Amino acid sequence: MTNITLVPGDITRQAVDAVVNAANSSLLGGGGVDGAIHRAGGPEILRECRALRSSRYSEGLPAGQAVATGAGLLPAHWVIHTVGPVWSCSEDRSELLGSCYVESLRVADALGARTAAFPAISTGAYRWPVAEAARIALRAVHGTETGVAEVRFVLIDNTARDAFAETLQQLGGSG
Ligand code: AR6
Repeated sequence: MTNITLVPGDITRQAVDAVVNAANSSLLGGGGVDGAIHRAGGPEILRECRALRSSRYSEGLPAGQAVATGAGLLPAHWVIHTVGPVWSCSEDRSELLGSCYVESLRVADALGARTAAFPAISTGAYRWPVAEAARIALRAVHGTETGVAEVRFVLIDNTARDAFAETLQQLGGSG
């Protein structure tokens, strides 16, 4: 049974087994959550990301997929990097966004993680409307069989927190 929780604040401060990064396909860092994770986690994470680029992901990590590295100096064991889809008004990319959560949980399970912290993937630089992103995120987690006992959504702003809280209530979950 997975407990879904919503907490305010900065994802880099979470003491959990796995922190999920809203990365881009390059796996080489960026702004937002990605920038914060690499800044707080130190160069070891980037070193592992570069190794993944030269081995398994020479073309980059496709949207909707996930891969793990160590967590460097973060108070976590692993960082799970996933790539959200960029918002499009002409194309429905919700399956790809849902896949970020499902695949991240699959990677978390393979690692034996019991607690995982997620940001609101694709709701920043990738411009996804937060209410819709919250619905997709929570449905994906709710519908996934996982050994992760706590899925913690770490939401830095009030708009995201309200959207996630409302959707979670509709799903009959905790928060
Ligand atoms: N802790 C928790 N949430 C945060 C934090 C933080 N420290 N910082 C930002 N957010 P974004 P995306 C929120 O842009 O939309 C990067 O450059 C933020 O308010 O980090 O998936 C990557 O390299 C927003 O609600 O991720 C990619 O190029 C949410 O986290 C691209 O941005 C996600 O915002 C990915 O864009």
